[in-house]
Amino acid sequence: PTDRIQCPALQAKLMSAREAAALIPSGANVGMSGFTGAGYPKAVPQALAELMAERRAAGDAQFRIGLWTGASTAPELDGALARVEGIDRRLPYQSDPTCRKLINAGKMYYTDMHLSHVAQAAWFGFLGKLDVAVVEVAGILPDGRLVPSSSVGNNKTWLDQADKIILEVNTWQSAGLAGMHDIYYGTRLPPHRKPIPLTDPSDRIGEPYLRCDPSKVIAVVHTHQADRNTSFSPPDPVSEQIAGHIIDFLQHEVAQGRLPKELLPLQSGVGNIANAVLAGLNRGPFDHLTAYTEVLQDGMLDMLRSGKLRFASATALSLSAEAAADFNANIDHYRERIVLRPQEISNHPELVRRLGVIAMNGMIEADIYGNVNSTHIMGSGIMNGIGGSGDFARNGYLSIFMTPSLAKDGAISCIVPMVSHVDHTEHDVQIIVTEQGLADLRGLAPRQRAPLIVERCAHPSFRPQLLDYIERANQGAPSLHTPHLLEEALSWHVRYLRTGHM
Ligand code: 0RQ
Repeated sequence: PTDRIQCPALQAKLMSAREAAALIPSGANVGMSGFTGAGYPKAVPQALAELMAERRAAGDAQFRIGLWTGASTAPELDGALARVEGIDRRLPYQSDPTCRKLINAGKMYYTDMHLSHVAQAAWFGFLGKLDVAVVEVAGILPDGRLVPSSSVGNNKTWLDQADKIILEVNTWQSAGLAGMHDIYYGTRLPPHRKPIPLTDPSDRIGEPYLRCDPSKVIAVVHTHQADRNTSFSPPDPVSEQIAGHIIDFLQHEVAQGRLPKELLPLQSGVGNIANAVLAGLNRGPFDHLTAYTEVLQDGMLDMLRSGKLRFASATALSLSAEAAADFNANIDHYRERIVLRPQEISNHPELVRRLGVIAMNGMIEADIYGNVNSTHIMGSGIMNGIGGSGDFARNGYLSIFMTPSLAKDGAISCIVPMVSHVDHTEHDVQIIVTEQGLADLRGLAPRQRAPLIVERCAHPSFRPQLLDYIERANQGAPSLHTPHLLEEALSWHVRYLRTGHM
């Protein structure tokens, strides 16, 4: 690893993952790198989990940490620490099955936050003290500056805020990542803030490397291990139909003069539907597209390769094994077309609004008035978290939410009278899409939205029931702005919990 660790003072701190993990005390708040399975530390968290397991065996049930990251990580981080019940409080996003189980069993606290808010909340002092940063990097320069890895996330803030720093230098990550990042050091605390000088997704406003005070570094660990591979299934018919509706809609908006023919910068969430939309755009009629998004997945690499996409700005990669191999093999090509930024910049409301981002995100359910639930199953159980969906939905030029109309083999309607949890209010949701169709809610009042959402988006097997609810609410509700029968509004969820069918 020596050629990647060019700073002698930091080379002298090289040690095993176990020795490094032993420097993390119980009760510490630990800020780790990692965003959608990219750029997370791969050795220290597992070593820490082993130490916790040993202490548990010796009768110490208390050894836990507070875990802060960029977004979701991987089994070697969230999974390993959750398996030993080693996380007291987790923030700001997770998608790990073991974590999810513990959170939903009441054995772990979880603070689910807008991803753009995390860094500033840490600077404001709202999250408590950050004790240790554990950050994966692709290399260390002679003066101690760091070559970031395959995600940036909150690393700048963790390195600045933590008392102590542990670095994992991962030589699996391409050395060619150097120069792909843009780390903005112009953020300030109110009232000293200035406009962020970014007006195009391809603008560079910062520095290619992370600053790091070498005197805070307590350990350097060498790893050589691939990022988590995110596998995508080939688009299924439902995803293809959703993608088709969105592309027709975007064409319509161009024809109406509300979008330029190269559209506006795209933000696309994670998952198979998002990937199908990107595949559709790659075959579709638009050229010279840009992306201002948080995660760059396979579909965007395909579009960069085909030339459909001119430039992509993100904070992290989330690639399948094949796409990661292509990325590493052609990194010189991609470095001209991709920039990775801190998540407070990739998701910044000021920039999302200035650029006029087209936000496209998945959801769990929407209600007849356009409120969206992105995070909770039947009101109480967490799925993943809000992630960046709120950053983009509230501030984008267009805010699109998509889902299949049915879940659990048709037992659940994803269009319901009232959502069982609200992440995106009716004020932040403009367009709802299912395989059935697309409802354009812009400018409509609640009583105009309800029949449109049901007719365009609900599955025919639930449509009559929904129309019946709307009709009776219009008769029996105490007021007629957003008519609801409160005793019935959540009865669909109650029925599912009791009978297994809505
Ligand atoms: O559960 O796995 O147990 O079967 O929810 O649903 O259909 O696999 O959908 O993978 O596209 O995820 C909203 C979760 C959709 C995702 C969500 C059940 C369903 C399944 C997942 P099973 P699918 P997807 C950028 C933006 C928030 C974060 C975000 C998400 C599971 O898109 O996490 O947008 N979004 N970030 O069976 C009960 C319903 C249901 C339901 C689906 N109505 N009721 N269960 N399910 N609909 C990325 C970042 O921010 C990092």
